[in-house]
Amino acid sequence: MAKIIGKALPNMPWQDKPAGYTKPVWRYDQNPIIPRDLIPTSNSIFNSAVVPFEGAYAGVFRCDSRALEMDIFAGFSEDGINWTINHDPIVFEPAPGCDPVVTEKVYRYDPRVCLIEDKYVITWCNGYHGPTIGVGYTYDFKTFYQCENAYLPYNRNGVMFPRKIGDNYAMLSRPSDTGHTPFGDIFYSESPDMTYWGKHRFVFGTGTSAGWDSKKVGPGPTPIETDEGWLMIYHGVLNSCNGFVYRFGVSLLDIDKPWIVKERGLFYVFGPEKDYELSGDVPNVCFPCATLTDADTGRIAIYYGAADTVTGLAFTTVDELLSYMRKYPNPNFGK
Ligand code: BMA
Repeated sequence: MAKIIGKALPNMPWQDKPAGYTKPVWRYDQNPIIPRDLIPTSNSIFNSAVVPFEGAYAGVFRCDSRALEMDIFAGFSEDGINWTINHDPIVFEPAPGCDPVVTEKVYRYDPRVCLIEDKYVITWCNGYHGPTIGVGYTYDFKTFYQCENAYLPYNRNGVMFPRKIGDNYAMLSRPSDTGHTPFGDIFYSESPDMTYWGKHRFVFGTGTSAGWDSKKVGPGPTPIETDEGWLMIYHGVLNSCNGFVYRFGVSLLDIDKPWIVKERGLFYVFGPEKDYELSGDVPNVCFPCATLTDADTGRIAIYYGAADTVTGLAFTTVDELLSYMRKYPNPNFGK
């Protein structure tokens, strides 16, 4: 049995796998957990990230307004299921030593959050002459600091590792273009200070992948450290005759050199099946941005955006994911 390396989280949201259910990831039976209009100005709340915080939970939420402006908002929950989201978006101060220009806002979307040392580090898709990766942090989800963008445009899906790799901070991302990018591979980058990013490495792409992830792939939630490697849940996109379909699958990356892919699944583990995933502002999208994990039991709760409209919750375990990946391996896993 693979072991999650991390903290116990006995109060995390959880439901057992339904009897007779054969797939590796199952939905919370009261989904969606966050409706599109939880705050008065929102058109949609999706592709959002949560972390354990002060004995409960905090998060950063993508709320598109009723003017369809994309921005990120802080939220709080006692149980990880019922959320209160601030009615005003996050205001960033320049991080110490950073020029105030870093906080000029164009648009912000698809946040990720993870605790690294003493900071909750937030990354998101940040408008700066096109999409790139914004980086910020908070200690308390009240005061937020913004650093330099990690990369030149264009890039989406900046996902930090929850600890340094060697001496450096580490991030996965998906270089892109200005629009609804018709390509996408996963890359790895390092930084000594969260300002200067380099040592860029290719992780894997679509070239040798299966149909469900044949158009683009991108990192999803913060990678989960296990005693067998980094468990990376990633989104994969099919270009169907009816447009893009977003599902997610799993891979295992080397613990010390995470650009080395040890294993990758051939089958997706989760995709649009329910009404709220199949229809909405963008139909046929399940887009994972966060997990909560319990190292004692191997339980994993996955938070995902559904149809670019609402937020869903799903459950699995580290063993469910690894054994499904190994039962249906991708023989050409992406090099
Ligand atoms: C991607 C991003 C996501 C979105 C997805 C499906 O390119 O814009 O925010 O969920 O498309 O529309």
